[in-house]
Order: sequence, then C-alpha cells, then structure tokens
Amino acid sequence: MSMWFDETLHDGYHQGFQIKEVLFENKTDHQHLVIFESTTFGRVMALDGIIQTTERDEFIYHEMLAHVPLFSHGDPKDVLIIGGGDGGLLREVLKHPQVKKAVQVEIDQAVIDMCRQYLPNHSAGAFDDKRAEIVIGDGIDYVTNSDRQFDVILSDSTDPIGPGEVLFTSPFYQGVKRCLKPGGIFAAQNGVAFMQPDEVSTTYRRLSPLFEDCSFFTAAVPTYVGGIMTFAWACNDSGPRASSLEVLQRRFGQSDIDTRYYTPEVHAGAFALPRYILNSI
Ligand code: AG3
Repeated sequence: MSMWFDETLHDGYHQGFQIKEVLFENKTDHQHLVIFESTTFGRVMALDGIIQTTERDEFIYHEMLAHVPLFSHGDPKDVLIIGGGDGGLLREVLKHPQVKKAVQVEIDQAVIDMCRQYLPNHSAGAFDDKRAEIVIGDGIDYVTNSDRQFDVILSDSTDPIGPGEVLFTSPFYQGVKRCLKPGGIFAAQNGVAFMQPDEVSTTYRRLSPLFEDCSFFTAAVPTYVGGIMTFAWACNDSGPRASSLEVLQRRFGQSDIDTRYYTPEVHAGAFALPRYILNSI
C-alpha cells in the first residue's frame, strides 16, 4: 500500500507526492513541519500542509531569488534574508564573493535544525560560513527595530497564511525600506500568479507607494503548482532592474558562480510579464 502526501494550498485542486519514508514530523512552536523522502522529487519539506521545497527542483527558486537581485545590484556587501530556514537561499547568496555579511532572520529554530539534519544539501555548509549570522526571531520585528542597513533584502517566506502573513503587509515593507541602503533592492517570493492572483495586486498596491521602482520577475518551479511563480521587486532606483544583458553577462562571467537554472539571459527575460499579470498591477 502506498502512502501519499497531499498538499492543501488551493481549494479543489491539489498535488500529491508518493512517500517512501517520513523522516520527521512534528508541531514546532510555530507550525506543523514534515520532511519525507518521496519517490520522484527526493526529500520534500512541508509546513502546515504546504510544500516549501524539494531536493529536485529547489535550485530554480533559490538561484532566481538570490542571483537576480544580487547580480542586478553589482556590489552586494550586506544581505538580509527573512525566512528561508532550509538554508538553500543562504547557500546561493554566499556564492557571491562580494557578500561580506548575510544576516538571516528565521522565526522557527526547528526548521533550521531539522533541515540541517534531513536536507543537508540545501544549506550545504552555509550555516557554518563565517559571513552568516543567524537570528531567531520575527522578520517584521527585525526590520522595524534594527539599525543595520543592507544592499539587498530577500524575503523567502511561506504563503501569506500563518506566520508568513505579516511578511506581506505594509508595515513589513516600511521596515524593509528603512533597512535598505540607497539603491538597495528588495525581492520576495510572491506566490504563483495564476493560482494566487490577489498576491500580485495586493503586493503591488502596498509596495508602490514606498518605492520608486516596483515590479515582478518570474520562474517556473514545478512543485509550486499552477504556472509561473512571481517574485516581487522593489528598489528606490530604477537602474538595477534595467541592467543591460551585457552588464549581467560581465558580472556573471567574473563571478565564477556555477548555476543550473540562472543565466544572464534568463535574468533579463524574467522581468517580461505576461498580460494577465500586467493586468493585475
Ligand atoms: N517558500 C515559498 C513557498 C511557496 C509555496 N507557495 C505556493 N506553492 N504557491 C519556499 C521556501 C524555500 N526556501
């Protein structure tokens, strides 16, 4: 008899993974966490019944959320990550040699601990990098109260349900703005536009009064079902988003970073939005 994990994110539509073995399952202080070995996507981690990451396709999401803002910026020294307890995003951020400090604020210590144990290829040693500083706390408190400023701030959150909800609010975006250096870039996971169209319109409505340049870039991540995923983009300068292909190719070439999804050409094309997304902003 086979066991299946059924995701509960969308009403009347779900994806299922055949489970080989459950590696960890428990309620943490903040959410329900499960990590299992699947038959087709390697190890899978879910929070409150929603797929967060799989070994097989995580590279697409983490490379895009890290490298699009970092290569657009050009000289990212200080990076702040909100969420991202599995460590995949931190791993990609630390591939940039200019990064001197990556502060990561994660609300749930158990997610970090269990992912280090059961998804070791996500962080791949990143948590032990001297440039990484891990803070256990709520991202909104950090950006509201910290007196540090960053070149790039990345929100690697859950969907706007449960602990992640606050990371999609105007007060959070105001905090992000005060923690960005001039010319700094904010990028955030913003759901699958076809399935969660309100996320695009709401995020745009909340970010655009605060930042000069607001937009979205996209990537198709198979296990975030329903089409292309959007990432929100906000910056007080329109320059970084307009970085030319030549500039991106030069920066990528000089960086010596190995990728499996990201290329400068994919980067440049990721800001091209289909009409149904443009219509909701
Ligand atoms: N966080 C984003 C999960 C998004 C799931 N939402 C969805 N399928 N619409 C992933 C954490 C990976 N570090």
